[in-house]
Amino acid sequence: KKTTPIITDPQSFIQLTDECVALFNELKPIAGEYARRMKVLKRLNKLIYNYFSDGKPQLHLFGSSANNFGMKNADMDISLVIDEKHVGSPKRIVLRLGDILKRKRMLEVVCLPRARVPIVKFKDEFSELSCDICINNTLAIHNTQLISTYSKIDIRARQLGYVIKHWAKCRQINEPYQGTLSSYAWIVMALHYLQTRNPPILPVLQNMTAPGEERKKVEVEGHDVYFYSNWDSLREFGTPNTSSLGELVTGFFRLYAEEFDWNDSVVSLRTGGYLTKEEKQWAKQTNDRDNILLTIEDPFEVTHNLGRLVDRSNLKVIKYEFKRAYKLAASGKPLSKICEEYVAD
Ligand code: 3AT
Ligand code: MG
Repeated sequence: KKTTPIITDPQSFIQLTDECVALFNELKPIAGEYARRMKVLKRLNKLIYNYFSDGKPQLHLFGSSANNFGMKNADMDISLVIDEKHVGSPKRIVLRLGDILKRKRMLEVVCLPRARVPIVKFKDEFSELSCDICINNTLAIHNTQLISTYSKIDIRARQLGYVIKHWAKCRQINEPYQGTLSSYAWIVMALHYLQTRNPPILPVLQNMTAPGEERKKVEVEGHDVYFYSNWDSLREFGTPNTSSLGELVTGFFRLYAEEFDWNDSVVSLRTGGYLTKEEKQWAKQTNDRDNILLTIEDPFEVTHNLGRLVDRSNLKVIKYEFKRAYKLAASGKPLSKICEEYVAD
């Protein structure tokens, strides 16, 4: 097996680190962006309240507007938490919500009541932000909090996440509708990479407790969503590891280009290590839809493989992209080359 020589001289990573930090600074939203989105959310909350007051409706932000990995003009992912007993099925709620939003002059309102996750899409008339509202997606609210907590422990977590997300977008492997990985899956992989460094840069929040406390279970929709959320006490956690961002980006590519065991391993943020496909009962594909070629365990919904959309042909593409990125990074090529827009030939 041919392997790319590993650069060990930290000097070689100075340029890439500088470029990655510059990219991070360019991509991250300006201060106040979260507050701006919360304001939009508050206004929407008021606007819908009276129509659903029996179900005690509450809108929550999730996804990149609230997980600290948002790009400037990213869509707002919103979940309407509501008592369905009083207001009907998600399908009906979506249709009713669509009517209300149209009446209130929101732009480009489109309802998708029959989608796997029923949603209503629109553009907010004042901020012109694109919004998606889904119904009672409570686990997503929790996994957003988990990701956000990880992002605050060590600045390199946020930086690596942005670089990987940008790279995946540029290389067109962040397209779940085309069978590659969602942003969420890429972020989970990046955080897991930082957990598995030696010494680790991130802890395993789902296994942690405050000193002297026992680990409790917090159940939501039959899943344990507990995690240690006091990130402020963990600010020094990653400091024994002095790796630069350039080194980490290169290492992330190397891991999946050359080290990862695609046949047997499952990426697990929940445990901070690897599980086997065998023990997850993901060794044999049981239906046509859910692939088990690239296996990434959802941190809360542990039977859910975040890579289930990746089929053989997309797996090949993703593997190729890791090898390409690693080769370029390890030979000192600039970040702009590594993240060059993919053009089909
Ligand atoms: P973008 O900035 O929009 O690219 P994002 O973090 O908002 O990134 P997504 O739009 O992919 O990520 O997803 C929005 C949220 O939906 C993130 C997560 O809470 C949930 N989510 C996405 N994909 C999955 C998945 N495969 N399984 C479970 N939850 C998911
Ligand atoms: Mg999103």
